[in-house]
Amino acid sequence: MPKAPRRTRSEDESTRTGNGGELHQQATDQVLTTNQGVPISDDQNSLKASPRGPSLLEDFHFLEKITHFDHERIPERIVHARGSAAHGTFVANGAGAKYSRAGFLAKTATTPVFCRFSTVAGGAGSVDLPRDVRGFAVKFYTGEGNFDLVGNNIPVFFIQDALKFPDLVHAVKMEPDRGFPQNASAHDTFWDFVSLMPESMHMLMWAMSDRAIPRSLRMMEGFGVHTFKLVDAKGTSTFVKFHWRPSLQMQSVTWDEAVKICGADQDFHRRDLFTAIQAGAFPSWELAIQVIEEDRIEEFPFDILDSTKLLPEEDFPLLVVGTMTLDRWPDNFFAETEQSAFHPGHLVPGIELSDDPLLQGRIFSYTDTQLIRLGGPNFHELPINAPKCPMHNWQRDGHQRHEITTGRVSYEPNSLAPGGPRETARGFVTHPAYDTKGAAKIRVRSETFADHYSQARMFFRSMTDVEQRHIVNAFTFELSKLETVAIRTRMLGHLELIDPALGTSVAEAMGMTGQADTLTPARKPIELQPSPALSILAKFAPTLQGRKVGALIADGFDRALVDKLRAAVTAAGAMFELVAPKIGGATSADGKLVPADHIVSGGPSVIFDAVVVAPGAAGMPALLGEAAAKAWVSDAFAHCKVMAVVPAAQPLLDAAGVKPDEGVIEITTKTIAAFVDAAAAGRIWARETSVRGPDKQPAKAAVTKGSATAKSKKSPPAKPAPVIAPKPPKPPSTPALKKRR
Ligand code: HDE
Repeated sequence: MPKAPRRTRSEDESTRTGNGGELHQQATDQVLTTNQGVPISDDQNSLKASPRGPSLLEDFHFLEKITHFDHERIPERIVHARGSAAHGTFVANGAGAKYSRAGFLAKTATTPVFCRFSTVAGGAGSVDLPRDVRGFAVKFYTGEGNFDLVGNNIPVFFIQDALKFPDLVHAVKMEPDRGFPQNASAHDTFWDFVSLMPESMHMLMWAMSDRAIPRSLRMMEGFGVHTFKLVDAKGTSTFVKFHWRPSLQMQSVTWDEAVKICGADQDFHRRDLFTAIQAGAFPSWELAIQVIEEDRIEEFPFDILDSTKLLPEEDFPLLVVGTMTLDRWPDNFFAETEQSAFHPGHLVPGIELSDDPLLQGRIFSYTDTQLIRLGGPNFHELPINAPKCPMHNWQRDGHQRHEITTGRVSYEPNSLAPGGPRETARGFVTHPAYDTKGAAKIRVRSETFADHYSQARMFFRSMTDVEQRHIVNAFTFELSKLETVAIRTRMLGHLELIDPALGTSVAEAMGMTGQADTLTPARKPIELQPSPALSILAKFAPTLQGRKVGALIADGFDRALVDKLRAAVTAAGAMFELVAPKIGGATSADGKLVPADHIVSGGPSVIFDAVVVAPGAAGMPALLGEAAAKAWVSDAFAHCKVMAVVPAAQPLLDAAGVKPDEGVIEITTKTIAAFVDAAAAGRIWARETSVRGPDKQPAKAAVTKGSATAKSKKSPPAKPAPVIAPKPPKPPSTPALKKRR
């Protein structure tokens, strides 16, 4: 007979130690039970025939726990697998009520929402900052049912017909024989496919722009992409496009930062959203519509049903219809974020689909995907998917049915359940977009979808010089990763058609000048006015709201100065974090040990928007002997960040190759305000070409930038005005400091 295990009670009676020294925490409040509610006395040891085994099959607690664990994962989304979500509220301003009878668009209507952001190509456990499109899906729990606006952070799409979606996704995902690359478009199959699909050229321009490497999920625009229909109470339809505009404005990281951030913090975007919400800095977006009046449909040079085209804001201004604020992180990631099921066909009365062939195909795909992911037709009963308004129908049974319906009737019409659900005249009605009489059954692409280059060209020409340079670099990076030369030369042919300056710059940067294939477009591109609204930098207005400033400190640092910096930075709405050689902190000149938020190797400067380099002389040897400290400073400089520096930092600045410019500010209590202003104005882009070799390659956009119309519009310069007037560079031995006058 095995002996009963020896048990000893701890002093406070809330724990005991088992025979093997294992900890048994004892219930003082809630009792641990099986899924059947049976209290569990030992969750540390399985049932055995003797202390050393064998294990017994009759241990139903062990069997239940392991079986549940074995089934914990469900199929991840085939696209948009990696996502982060939050709850919030949408408040309408009433402007949309003119066009739609949807109750949630009525003035002051307040609607709970759930918003999930995602990357597209990678798996659920992949990094947050690949070059990729971001999903922007919002579920409105309206009083008339759920409305899902399942959009992206880019207003156009790669393909025109849903039939091509599996091909696109197969091409971008890891290659099937080798299982890599994870989460990256820079490989042969993606570029092979898109280079054979001229319709993807416009979207490629966006995907190779800084929009595809956002600084934060809170700093992204969102788009419904397709044309939708709003319908008012009289049944009058209006075509619209949906836009989300972030109150924190758009911001992107640089490509080099994206690469390094992926190593430093794989969860960079998820953590940022979580931290902001936990801190009460709730992100918000305005929802706007672009109204397409019927008489302007013909005037627009493209087909409004073609999802590879956008409507320039300059011609179709945004009408704000309400504001969404995200203020609550989900309680449980799996139950809410993972099990949320979005669907472009979740519509409410007053919002309808257009005939866009891409949108039409999505209507099938999303239900089908939920069936495989969530296991059956009752996914609408999961709390995250359930409408918050009354829901009644005669559907019954099926996998994982939760609702216990009563009575003998499960059909209608019926006379046996007189109080049961019935049709209503105020229910959803589908209004045809136009008369479909005499329609044939055909497999053709409309000729009106045939211009694949004009808007791609417009996008490129609407960018600032800095943004054009980044696009050139992105194409150069991605195409240089290809093994098959023929795909490179084909893509160069497309870039030539989009804009000769773009094609030439990329070819030169790749050392492939003159090797572009000659391609003939299906339709000759037309010249369009540039649209400054497409540029991130041209419309940026200085702000430090929601940003993060990092201060590198070391022993002997000036605590009063750092405290004042913290106060000024937080007053401007940003976070302020300390980085030191040791996590325990650094000792200030006045002898106080101040704990750090990050160890220098664990909190690289790439995770901050602006930096302070404020070590004391006593800590300098520790920093100079640490490669991560030198990289911290040299990266901040190379990423064009505004830097506040103290004189004691000079040896480190020299070691890191920091050169004086208007963004390197000597920090004293008098220059704090100047530093905050400079940091709010964004990066010192003028520095970029002097620090990054291949980026010196100009985009050479010697194209007609701007036009009479575009020039007359107020469009800020590419680079924010320097806060401190630049001085001529000094000889290398002189301090890399700039005094604020
Ligand atoms: Fe999706 N898409 N998609 N998509 N999509 C999915 O549905 C699909 C498209 C978008 O956070 C899947 O529930 C087809 C455009 C987002 O859960 C799937 C086509 C746009 C999300 C699917 C498209 C999107 C998805 C996978 C070609 C921008 C994530 C998981 C017509 C307007 C939603 C799921 C979330 C997810 C199909 C094209 C946005 C497979 C067939 C265009 C934001 O059903």
